[in-house]
Amino acid sequence: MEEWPGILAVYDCPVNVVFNDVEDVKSFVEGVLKGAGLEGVLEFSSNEAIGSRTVLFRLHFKPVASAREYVGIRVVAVDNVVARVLFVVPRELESVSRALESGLTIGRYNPDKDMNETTQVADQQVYIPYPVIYAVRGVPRVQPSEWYLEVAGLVENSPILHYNDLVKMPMASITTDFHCVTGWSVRSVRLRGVETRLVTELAKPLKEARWVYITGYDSYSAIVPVNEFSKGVLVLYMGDKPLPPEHGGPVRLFFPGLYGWKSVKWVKRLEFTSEYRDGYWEVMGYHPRGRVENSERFKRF
Ligand SMILES: Nc1nc2c(c(=O)[nH]1)N[C@H]1C(S)=C(S)[C@@H](COP(=O)(O)O)O[C@H]1N2
Ligand SMILES: [Mo]
Repeated sequence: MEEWPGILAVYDCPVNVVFNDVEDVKSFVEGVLKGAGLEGVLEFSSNEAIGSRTVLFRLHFKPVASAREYVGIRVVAVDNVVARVLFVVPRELESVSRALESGLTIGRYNPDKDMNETTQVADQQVYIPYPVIYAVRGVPRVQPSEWYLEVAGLVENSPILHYNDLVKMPMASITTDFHCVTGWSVRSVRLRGVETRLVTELAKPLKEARWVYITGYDSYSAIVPVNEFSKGVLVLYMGDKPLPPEHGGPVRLFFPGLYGWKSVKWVKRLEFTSEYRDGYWEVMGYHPRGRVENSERFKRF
């Protein structure tokens, strides 16, 4: 698998600006860049409705037209108000990073604020018949005989669990709805596997462990709070069949109460940590916990 191209920094700016159309969003971002002393090529790339109230606008910025890399800009708008703007700066554009740092009001991200916030209300998901396959880093082919799970970090034990160890453990069957943060859901998906609380019991996390940073064989990653981790399942079967490779087979995680991006497919490593650290989507502004019942889609300030 190709390594994920390096990101130097992500700047997350809370704002509160009403807009009417895409052009308004573009001029707003233009203003922000100008304010930081940056001029270059700003292009609108796409927009996507997330549930019924939130729209995500994606733009690209190149300080010079010939630059290989661009700054990814995500504008999050709720009910026609721009609520936050995220700038994802690649390693090659360090100068942009310095300009943004001096030109913007940015706070250090504190996950606890988002974890204590309970006023977000659930908005609509659209039900579809079968889960959309997501594999942002491709589908790694891992045979059951090659698959193993590592446990690391703040734990008393660091077991390595092979596929053969898992199949000998007690299996649980769950039937649950699946929710993706982009707005689709699937009703009553039948899954079977080993409850993650059994892994937690084997690993015995130290009391300082607050988060579990999860990595897949494709190097995709996500983070969940320790207590949420223990409510998941290491899935080996979907319906009556072994979990297909495109859905994360031989083994994926699944957290029934959390949006799908936390359910890492082709799971390889669990790291129990005291410090919060962004995974693949969290770095782009997605929520540290992602509880569906509270619509915990994005970080806030
Ligand atoms: N390794 C890996 N796990 C992943 C993803 C991914 O791209 N790579 N996508 C996530 C997202 S956003 C969702 S909604 C679900 C989708 O699961 P599915 O592909 O089985 O439908 O997997 C999650 N786990
Ligand atoms: Mo998703």
